[in-house]
Amino acid sequence: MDKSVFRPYRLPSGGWGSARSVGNILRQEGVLASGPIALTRHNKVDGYQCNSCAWVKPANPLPFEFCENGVKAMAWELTAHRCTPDFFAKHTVTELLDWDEYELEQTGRLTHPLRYDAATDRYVPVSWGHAIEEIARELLAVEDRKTGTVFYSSGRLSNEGSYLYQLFARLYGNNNLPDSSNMCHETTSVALPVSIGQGIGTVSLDDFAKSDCILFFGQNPGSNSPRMLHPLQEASQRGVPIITYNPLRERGLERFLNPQSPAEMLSRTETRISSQYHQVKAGGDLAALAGICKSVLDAHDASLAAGGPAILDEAFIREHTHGFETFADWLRGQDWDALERRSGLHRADMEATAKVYGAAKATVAVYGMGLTQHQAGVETVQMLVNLLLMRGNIGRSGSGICPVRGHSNVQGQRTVGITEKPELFPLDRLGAQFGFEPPREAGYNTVEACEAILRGEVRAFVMLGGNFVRAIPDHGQMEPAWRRLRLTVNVITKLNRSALLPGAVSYILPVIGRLEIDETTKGQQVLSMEDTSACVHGNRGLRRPASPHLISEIRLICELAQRVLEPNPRVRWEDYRTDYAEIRKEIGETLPESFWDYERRMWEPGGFQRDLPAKRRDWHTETGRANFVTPTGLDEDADMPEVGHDSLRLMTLRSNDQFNTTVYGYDDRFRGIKNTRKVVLMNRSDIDRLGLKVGQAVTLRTVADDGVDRALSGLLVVAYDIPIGCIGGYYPECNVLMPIWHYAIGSKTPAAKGIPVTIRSDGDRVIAPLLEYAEG
Ligand SMILES: Nc1nc2c(c(=O)[nH]1)N[C@H]1C(S)=C(S)[C@@H](COP(=O)(O)OP(=O)(O)OC[C@H]3O[C@@H](n4cnc5c(=O)[nH]c(N)nc54)[C@H](O)[C@@H]3O)O[C@H]1N2
Ligand SMILES: Nc1nc2c(c(=O)[nH]1)N[C@H]1C(S)=C(S)[C@@H](COP(=O)(O)OP(=O)(O)OC[C@H]3O[C@@H](n4cnc5c(=O)[nH]c(N)nc54)[C@H](O)[C@@H]3O)O[C@H]1N2
Ligand SMILES: [Mo]
Repeated sequence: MDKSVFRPYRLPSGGWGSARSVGNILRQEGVLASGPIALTRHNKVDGYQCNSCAWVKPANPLPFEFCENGVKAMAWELTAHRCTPDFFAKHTVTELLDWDEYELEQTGRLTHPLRYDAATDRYVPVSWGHAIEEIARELLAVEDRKTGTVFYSSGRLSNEGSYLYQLFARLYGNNNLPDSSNMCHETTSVALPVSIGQGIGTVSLDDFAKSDCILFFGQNPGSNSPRMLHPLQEASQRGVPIITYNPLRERGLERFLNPQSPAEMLSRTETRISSQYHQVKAGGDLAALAGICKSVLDAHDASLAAGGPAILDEAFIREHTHGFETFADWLRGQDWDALERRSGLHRADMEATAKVYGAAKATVAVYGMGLTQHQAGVETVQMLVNLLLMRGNIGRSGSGICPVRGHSNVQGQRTVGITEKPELFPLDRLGAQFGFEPPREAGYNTVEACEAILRGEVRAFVMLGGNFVRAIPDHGQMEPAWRRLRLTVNVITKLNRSALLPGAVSYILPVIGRLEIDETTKGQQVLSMEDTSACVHGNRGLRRPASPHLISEIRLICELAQRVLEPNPRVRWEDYRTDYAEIRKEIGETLPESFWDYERRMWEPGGFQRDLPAKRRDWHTETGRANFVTPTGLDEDADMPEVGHDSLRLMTLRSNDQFNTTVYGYDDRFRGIKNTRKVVLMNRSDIDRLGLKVGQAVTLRTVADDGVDRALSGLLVVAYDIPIGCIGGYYPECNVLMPIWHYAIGSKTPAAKGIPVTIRSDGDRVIAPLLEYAEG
């Protein structure tokens, strides 16, 4: 009998549900005794930096500076489970292709380097020497290094590892350095430089403490950055309005009970988070933001006409910005009917937000994937900045723009050179430092790497962390193309599906995690990472590695580079391999503005903050000012058909029990879903209108006219509080429905939150009766 259950969650985020979930994961991973000891060093000076999200690590941490999902990530790495050569002797790769992400990663930490043996369809153990030798040979055999080899990385990799990896790729001869951030905040990296002259946010924790209005667009802190609920709770208790735009009523944005406060836990006193909650349609934010901006402008005009005060910050606009008049004309030309239709909201909703915003002295605007993962994502982010600029909310204490970065070091990676865009890194300096001519042609980002793989041009793919093949769109096209690669190198810690699609020569190379002790001939080595507020922190591992056969990511890069590259006395791989301070010295030489005195400052409480020019109103843009960017339209996904009578717009979502493609369990507690991820969240009236039943299995099919059939069957219908015409399903299961060409203009971030699909029943039978609304 199907055990899938849906029961609306009545409790706050955090609270006893969170405490129970922490206990469960420690038990599941077999670290009930050791886990809690490790947690005392979590996000602490001289401890390790959480390997879950990139949320700010404060200078005055709580005694336990962790959250439910941080504990899951910690337990996942320190787990007692092991995936050994014995396991691979028992299972063929073809057999393992039927396992889902949860089952694969539950096998535990990988213990030995492995090579794929096509004759037996199994991975078999090999020595590190042999592995590195053969991979080097393959990389040297690639004829066209510019098109033939890709160096992917996932945003967990340390600054030290990332710097060496980009150096290796550039010495090898290309800028093919796609990374996971291409799939999330690349949109930010493209939008913000035009608007404010820097590719990252301007907000630090101090701004949250001083802000008197917080706007939230398309980011889900309850699951994806739970420690952020502490400053939000604090703000709410100060009476700060928190205004949310999100199609779903996410629990973390509604109510919070601090699981680390015994008083709150015992008395069950929860805090209201959002003061206004607007269930905008997926892809409706551009219109909603236009409506809010238009209301602010109208209120300003009306106030001046009545002899009242200005609502716009006129002095700021005059002295610091460019393009306001064009933008204001565009706003005046917008028609409320169209804004309401596109956003799915009422004019009164947008006016209510404008009213609060117009009265606040300092506003912080937070956003996430709900904005960045649409075709017009870049313009949508810029629109949010426009709103802030109208009242001078950049570069004033308590205000600013706050993109919530994903992976724990995704921002640091980009800082130290993991980028396919040569203009984002000081290549002249790098060339002078190491005595070589770095390649100047743009490399592949994630989508371009996929396109090149589909064209059959890529020969070798090195994956330094992550689960590329699952994270990308269009599994139906990509998986077969992936298997035609000559070389695939999976540098990972747990088994995932990318490794189960071997090319002709394929390796699994398991490495030491950042919670583990990295010992070289020079003693224990430390690493560093940058959080979402641009603060850089030191990281010291504390546990013995999961297996004596693991090596560090740094050692692997150094040994591979030494085999592949011509000797160059300026590049001291041998020193970097054993003494990571030598790598930090090189980083300091390439990026002296940010990384002076690196070795000492990374251990300061709260880390050290990199220079953020926009924070002091120094605008590194082409106009020398902050720019109002007028959007070209209101449709956020104009490259795909509009949803019609029989189609719906799909958003792909993360559950509370996953970290990207790592699935910790089948529950999504805050959304009330238990024992399954094969669901589609739908509005009751869409279910009725389309003649479907709750608990019935359905097939989703993408509406696109490129001749490719993209379908996913067996999803169970759940009646959910979601706008009419929008549906939700889980990532990565639903990625098969995403066309690779559906991405944000300018950033090529896959548009994972706006996919038109049709829905058809798989048969009349109700499979999971308990998915019926069970009130109470
Ligand atoms: N526990 C946990 N933590 C994580 C991750 C994880 O998987 N698990 N992933 C990490 C990574 S790499 C990243 S990038 C971040 C991602 O963190 P988030 O940016 O929070 O990403 P999502 O959960 O994909 O989506 C965020 C929200 O967008 C809403 N949304 C969807 N479409 C729209 C829309 O059109 N408009 C608006 N306004 N909202 C919309 C969804 O309802 C959801 O609440 O989290 C990081 N932290
Ligand atoms: N439909 C849809 N697709 C999406 C998204 C979405 O919202 N919707 N989100 C996108 C986003 S924001 C992102 S960031 C990408 C994520 O893309 P990736 O970063 O590529 O994927 P992850 O799932 O984070 O990678 C998990 C794997 O990393 C390996 N790993 C974990 N820790 C370590 C370590 O310390 N070292 C090494 N070497 N390996 C390690 C493990 O083996 C694990 O299997 O997915 C994107 N895809
Ligand atoms: Mo991400």
